[in-house]
Amino acid sequence: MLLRNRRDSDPLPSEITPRAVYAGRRRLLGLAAAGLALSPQARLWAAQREGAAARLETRPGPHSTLEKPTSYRDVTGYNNFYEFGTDKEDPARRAGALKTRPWTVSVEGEVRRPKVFGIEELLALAPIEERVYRMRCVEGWSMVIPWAGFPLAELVRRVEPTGNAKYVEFVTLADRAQMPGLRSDVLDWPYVEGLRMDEAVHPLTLLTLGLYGELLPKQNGAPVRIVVPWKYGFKSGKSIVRIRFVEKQPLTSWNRAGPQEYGFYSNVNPEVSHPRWSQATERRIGEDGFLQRKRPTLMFNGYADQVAPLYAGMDLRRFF
Ligand SMILES: Nc1nc2c(c(=O)[nH]1)N[C@H]1C(S)=C(S)[C@@H](COP(=O)(O)O)O[C@H]1N2
Ligand SMILES: [Mo]
Repeated sequence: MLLRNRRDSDPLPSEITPRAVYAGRRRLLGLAAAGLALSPQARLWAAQREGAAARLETRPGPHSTLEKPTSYRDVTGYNNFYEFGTDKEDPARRAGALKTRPWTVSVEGEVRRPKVFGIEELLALAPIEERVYRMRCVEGWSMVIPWAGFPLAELVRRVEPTGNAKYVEFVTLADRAQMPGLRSDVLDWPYVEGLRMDEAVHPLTLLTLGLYGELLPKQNGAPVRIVVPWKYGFKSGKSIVRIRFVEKQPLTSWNRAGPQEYGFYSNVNPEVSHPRWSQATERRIGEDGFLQRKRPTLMFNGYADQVAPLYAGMDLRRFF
């Protein structure tokens, strides 16, 4: 049954929470805000409970957009995760076999307290917030996604970076046995991304464990990924196994694959075109009818108030 072609009326394999349930959950979030949030341990039990494996209790976090979230179906059915193939439907069809327990993330490099974190430790490390972020792919489409996670800064401060830590490198799992896309040489595996230290600890940068109030679906980068909403989507690496603090700017997978096309910074910028297409407008997934006008792309994806100071004085055409 897994290989049959999906008809429009069929739910995706991942579609286990109808939108109505999500709407109800949003009302529950009000209770969390009133001080009835679950303890980390209770949250962990809730997340692991048989039959409710995907549930994740969150509290409302800052910086959420009031724009309408993209449907759960599109968020979990239209994905880029090349380890599972390059078609948008491949991750939802093929990531099901990814084993996400046990899972560890090794945090290492220029830190005083390197540590291998189990996924349960990460789930209990800090209060898990819901943050509704605009996401913009370099291909020219965008979504609005209710992520669940906490600032990466929470993890960073616990490992105590040394003065030599200037950048952070993120490395994705690369397991040929589980990831059929690794047979293709479209990228050098493992998938590597990176941020400058001040970007990594910026309050918008999220260590992400869930979306739509659930643990991350596999096609979205279970069990843990990064989300950097003011950069093109490829900076938000999925299924992370290693976080390395380094002195030199990391050589990232997309920068290696196309240095003229994908720079290290990759900030969303409508004024700097990709060599093969404009970045001035975008198509919001779910709104793409015949008459739908494209939306203008916003500087830093609409997060300029928060992040523009990080790039003060930098030539953004050169550091694209
Ligand atoms: N490991 C890994 N992470 C990845 C990718 C990938 O191919 N492999 N694709 C990136 C791209 S191009 C985008 S647009 C986003 C998509 O995230 P989403 O499918 O959760 O919306 O994931 C990013 N993270
Ligand atoms: Mo992307």
